[in-house]
Amino acid sequence: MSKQTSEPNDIHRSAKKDLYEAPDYYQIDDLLSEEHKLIRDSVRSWVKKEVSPIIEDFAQKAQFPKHLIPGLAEIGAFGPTIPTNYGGAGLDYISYGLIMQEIERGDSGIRSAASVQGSLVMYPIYAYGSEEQKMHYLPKLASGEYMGCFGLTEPDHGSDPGSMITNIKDMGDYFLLNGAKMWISNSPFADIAIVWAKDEEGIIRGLIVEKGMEGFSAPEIHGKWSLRASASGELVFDNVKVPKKNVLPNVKGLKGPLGCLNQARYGIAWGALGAAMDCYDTALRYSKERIQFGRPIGGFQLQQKKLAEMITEITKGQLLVWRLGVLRNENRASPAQISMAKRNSVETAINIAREARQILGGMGITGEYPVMRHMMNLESVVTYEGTHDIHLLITGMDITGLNAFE
Ligand code: TGC
Ligand code: FAD
Repeated sequence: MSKQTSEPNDIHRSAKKDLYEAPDYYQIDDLLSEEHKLIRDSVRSWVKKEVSPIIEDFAQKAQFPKHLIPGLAEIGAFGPTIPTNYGGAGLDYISYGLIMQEIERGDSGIRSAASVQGSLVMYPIYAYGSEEQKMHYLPKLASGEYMGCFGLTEPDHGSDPGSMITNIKDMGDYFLLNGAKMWISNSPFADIAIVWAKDEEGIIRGLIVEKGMEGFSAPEIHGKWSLRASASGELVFDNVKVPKKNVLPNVKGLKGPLGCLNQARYGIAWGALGAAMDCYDTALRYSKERIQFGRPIGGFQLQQKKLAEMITEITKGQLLVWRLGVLRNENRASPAQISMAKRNSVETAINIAREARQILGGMGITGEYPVMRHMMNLESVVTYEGTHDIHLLITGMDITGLNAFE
C-alpha cells in the first residue's frame, strides 16, 4: 500500500496563489539588456497583482475585465513601439515581445486586447494615417481613453481576406460604407474600428469608423469556449456615412492590413510562449508536490518525459523569438520569418498546455489552475492572425518560390 506523505488537498489549497517562476533553461536573460529585464519584471509583477487574482472569474463569466485598461496603458502595452511624441512607449521589439509574453502568461484574452489596440489599431494609424489622424487618435489610444478594434475578417472571407465584399462608394463629401465583419476582438466595447473595405475599383482601403456613426453596430458573439475573457463581436455597416478625413491616406491594397498583421503576429509569437511557460511552471510545481504511490509524480519517468520535452520546446521557442526580435529591431525580419515564429510558438504552447493538463490529472480541468484556460484560449490563437495551415503555406511559398494560394 502506498504511504501518504502529505495531507490530502494540501497542494490544492495554494493552487489559486500565483507562484509563477519563469523558466529560463538556457540563461536567455543574458541576451537581454537591463532595460529589457526591468520592463519584463514590471509587467510580470503587474500581471501577478492585477490579472492572476481575477482572470479565472472573468473567464468563467465570459467577460473582458475592462477595469484593466488603465493599467495596461500604464505598463506600455498599448503601442509599445509607437514613438513617444504620439503617446506610445517608444520601445524596441524585444521589449514589445517581452510585454506580450508576460501579459499572455496571465491570459491570451488580455494579450489579445493589447495586441489589437497596439498592432492593429495604433499601428495602421501610425504607418498609414495623416498627421492629423495620428495626433488626434494615437495619444487617446495609448492612454486607453479610446479603445479600438480591427475589422478584416468577414463571415465568408477569413483566410482569404482579399476576396472581401465590404465596400465603400464615393458620395462626394463622404464614403458610404456597407458590409459586415466577423470575429472582431474588442468590437463590442471599441470606440473606433479600423475597417478594411473595397472602393469602386475593387482596391482595399482602410477607414476609421467611429462608434455612434449612424448605421454602424457591433453586436457581441456569445457562447465561446475559448478566449472567454476577450470580447469578440461583429461589425455591421448599413449605409454608414464615413467622412473622407477618416480614410487612411497612405496605403492601398491588401498589403495595408497584412502589414498590420506582421506587427500582431510578432507579438503573438512571444505571447503564446508566455502561456506555455505558465503551463510548464504549473505542471512542474504540481509534479513535485503531488504524491501518488508514495512519491511525487515528478519522479515517474513518464511525467519527466513530458516535462523535459516541454522545457526543450520552450527553450527553442525562446531563442527563435529573441532572434526574430533582433532582426525586427534591425528592420530585417521578413513576414515569412514572423509566420514561422507565430506558428511555432502557438504549436509549442498548445501541445504543452495539453500535456500539462494531463500532469495535473483531474485538477487540470478545473479553474483552480490556469492550464485548461490557457489550453482553451490557444485554440483561438492557433486560428486567428492566420491559421496554422496558412502560416505553414507562407513558409512553403517562401522556401520553394511556389504559391499554394494561386
Ligand atoms: P498576396 O497576393 O500574397 O499579397 C497581396 C499583397 O500583400 C502583400 N503582402 C504583405 N504585405 C505585408 N505583410 C505581409 N505579411 C504580406 N503578405 C503579403 C503582397 O506583397 C501583395 O502586395 P502587392 O503590392 O503586390 O499588392 O495575397 P493573397 O490574397 O494571395 O493572400 C495571401 C495570404 C493567404 C498569406 C494572406 O491573405 C493571409 O495572411 N491570410 C490570413 C488572414 C489573416 O491572418 N487574418 C487575420 C485577421 S486579424 C485577426 O485575426 C486579429 S486577432 C487579434 C487578436 O485578438 O489578437
Ligand atoms: P477559414 O478561412 O474558413 O478556414 C477554415 C479552415 O480551412 C482552416 O483550418 C484553414 O487553415 C483552412 N484553409 C483555408 N484556406 C486554406 C488553404 N488555402 N489551404 C489549406 N487550408 C486552408 N479577425 C479580424 O479581422 N479581427 C479580429 O480582431 C479578429 N479576432 C478574432 C478573435 C477570435 C477569438 C477568433 C476565433 C478569430 C478572430 N478573427 C479576427 C478572425 C480570424 O483571423 C479568422 O478566424 C482566421 O483568419 C481564419 O478565418 P476563418 O475562421 O474564416 O477560417
